[in-house]
Amino acid sequence: MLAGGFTYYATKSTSVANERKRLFIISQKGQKFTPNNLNLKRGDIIEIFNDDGDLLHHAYIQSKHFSYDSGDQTPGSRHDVTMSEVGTFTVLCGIHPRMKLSIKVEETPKN
Ligand SMILES: [Cu+2]
Repeated sequence: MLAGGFTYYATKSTSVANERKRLFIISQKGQKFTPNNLNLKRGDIIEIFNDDGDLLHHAYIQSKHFSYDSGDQTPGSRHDVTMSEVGTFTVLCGIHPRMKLSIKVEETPKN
């Protein structure tokens, strides 16, 4: 659980051997994404958490190769997005045009 703030990321074990997916929790408190800038590896998951009191949010990504739409995000809700494509993406909020989160996704190095 989050304690009054945000966590940059927490690792989450999966059932797949030798594969660890990283989970990055994004706060929406104060009508802003925190953090507002992320460098990720392909396959990382962002969890967009509406911890902004009783406000509704609506996160989305629109790009040529990757799109996402959370729908209406009710207070307290969490929406996970697997960043499966390499590139630079902007997460916006359909309700609050000033909310912006920049994400750069790089290829996962092969071991
Ligand atoms: Cu919003």
